[in-house]
Amino acid sequence: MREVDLRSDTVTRPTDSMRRAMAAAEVGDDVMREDPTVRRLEEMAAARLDKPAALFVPSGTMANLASLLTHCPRGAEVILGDQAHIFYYEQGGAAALGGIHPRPLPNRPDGTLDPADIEAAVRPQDVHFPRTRLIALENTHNRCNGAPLSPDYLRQVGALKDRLGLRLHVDGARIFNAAAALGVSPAELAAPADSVTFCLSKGLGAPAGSLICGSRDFVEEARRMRKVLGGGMRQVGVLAAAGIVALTEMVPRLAEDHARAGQLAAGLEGLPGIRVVPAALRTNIVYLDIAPEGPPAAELAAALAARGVKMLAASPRRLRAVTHHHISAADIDHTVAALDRLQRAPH
Ligand code: TLP
Repeated sequence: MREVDLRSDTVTRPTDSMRRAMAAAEVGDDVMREDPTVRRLEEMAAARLDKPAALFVPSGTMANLASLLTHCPRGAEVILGDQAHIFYYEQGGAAALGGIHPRPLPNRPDGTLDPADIEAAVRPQDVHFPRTRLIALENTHNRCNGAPLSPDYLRQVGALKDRLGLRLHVDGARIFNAAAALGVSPAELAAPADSVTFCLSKGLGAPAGSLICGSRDFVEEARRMRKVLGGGMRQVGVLAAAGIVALTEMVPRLAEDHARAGQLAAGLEGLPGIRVVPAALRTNIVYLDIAPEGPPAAELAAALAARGVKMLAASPRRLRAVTHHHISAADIDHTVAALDRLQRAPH
């Protein structure tokens, strides 16, 4: 049976080219800053985002946490979306481990926060309140339909945080997807932010690793945070080598994943019992709402999995499908046919 795994782009396995680079990687002790491959990856990441420095960390979750810990002292407040990965999917780590108070604002369907809401949420000087320190955005926005945030919007929030004396962090786990969909450079998307993180282990296909990009001072401090979180790794050039291949060989092909996601959305359009959440600009994420009379998302996901197609139940009535480099046009046809058959004859 054909297996089509659309649960996430995190399921991607390293390419042959990555495996060759990993086997040949020159390594050293990276806590002692002696791993030449890690240093090369960090320089490359900083250059791609046009930031002075970058730091290699094990995961996107640690990249966000180390960044927030670097920006915010205990008791400071971060303004972020109620659908943000940092707020929704990271165990509240910034609060649990860093004493950072979250101030969630409603995400609009396009992944943005209303700048007027941001401004209204900033705390005045008052002994009762935490001190607002940081705004955190997400690009592309995972739970908001994979929507890319535009350079104009990011500049607007960048100007706002400058005026308000705040800082801006962007969880850019999929920032290269955003850049590809918008037809702009990742550096343009990163420019208004004080810190930007991105992941190598999602659409870019590397086995592990994320980067934190920012000023030299910021990255130096984030390096301390990485160490206290247990993220100081040793001969980790073997992973960085795959990351270098990811940045050079996998970024240019992301548009293919977006085309596959568009193919999936178009194919599922009009299927009974399912509504494709429409996207103004499609990246690699497609959400499907199940009609009230249909089964719960977990049940539909299990029935689909029994037919070789894996999706994620993102909430009780919503499925998520994510395209990536293992997903071909034929896989999408197979997926549409499987869901079509299931919707017409569930048993
Ligand atoms: N997202 C995963 C799950 O955690 C939901 C996925 O399958 O999409 N920021 C964003 C925007 C993310 O989507 C993710 C992972 C992370 C951060 C965390 O990255 P990791 O998994 O490397 O800690």
